[in-house]
Amino acid sequence: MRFLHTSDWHLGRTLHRVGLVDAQAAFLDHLVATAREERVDAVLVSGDIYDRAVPPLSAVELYDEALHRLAALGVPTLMISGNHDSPRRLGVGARLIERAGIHLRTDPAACATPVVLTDRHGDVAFYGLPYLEPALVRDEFAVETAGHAAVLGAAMDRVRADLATRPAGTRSVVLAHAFVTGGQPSDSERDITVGGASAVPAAVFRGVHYAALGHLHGCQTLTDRLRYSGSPLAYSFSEAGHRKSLWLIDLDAAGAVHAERVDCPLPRPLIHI
Ligand SMILES: [Mn+2]
Repeated sequence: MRFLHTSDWHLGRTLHRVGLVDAQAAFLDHLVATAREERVDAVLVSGDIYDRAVPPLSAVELYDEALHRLAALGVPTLMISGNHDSPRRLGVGARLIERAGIHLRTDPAACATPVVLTDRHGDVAFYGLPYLEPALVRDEFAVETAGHAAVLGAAMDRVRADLATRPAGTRSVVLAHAFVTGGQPSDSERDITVGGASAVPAAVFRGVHYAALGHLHGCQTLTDRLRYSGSPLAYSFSEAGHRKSLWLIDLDAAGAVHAERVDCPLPRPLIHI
């Protein structure tokens, strides 16, 4: 199973009052071209599709165009909402676009309902965990302490319970939007700390073959199976030295991860003077 992992598009964002629509359009061209050339089986987008809950029209048009092109390629696409997205707004129309192979997961209650794709080695179950705001989802997950680790842990318990019901040998991938301990932040993530304790331990993701993470804007590898793609563009000067990229992941028959880093276009480099 071969897939692309990206996140944190932040469509509609500006950088010090400079619009980034053209740069974001160039990235989406690159994403679609890479999906086609590398013959991927899926594209995963791990949250922060938009920069804010009510994005500008130019951002909505970019999103619409990207989905049309991915659907036209016939590549299944999975997306989750991040802390910058409004899950309710983003989720409008989700059941309709699902028919076109675009699987949008914005509802925490549906986190253990996977999209199952099959290759010659068998099934791969893809679980989309939208960004879980502890105060809003603690009742859904019946957790006592409303911290990120508690709610994400409860969501992952549901994922593992679902996986246990699937045929032996089913491989598994999770999309999540979180700050995992050991990750390095930059200046452009909006803080997700509410009442402290924002980081979740990597052990939360035990039992799955790959966790496609979003939230941190630098591309980074926590373990072979636990990676951030980072944002496709620099959204702060703290990222001037970043190499922006996508992960091209091959999951072999045994679920081992082979990762290749694919560079994103760099329309306008940032430098400190
Ligand atoms: Mn982000």
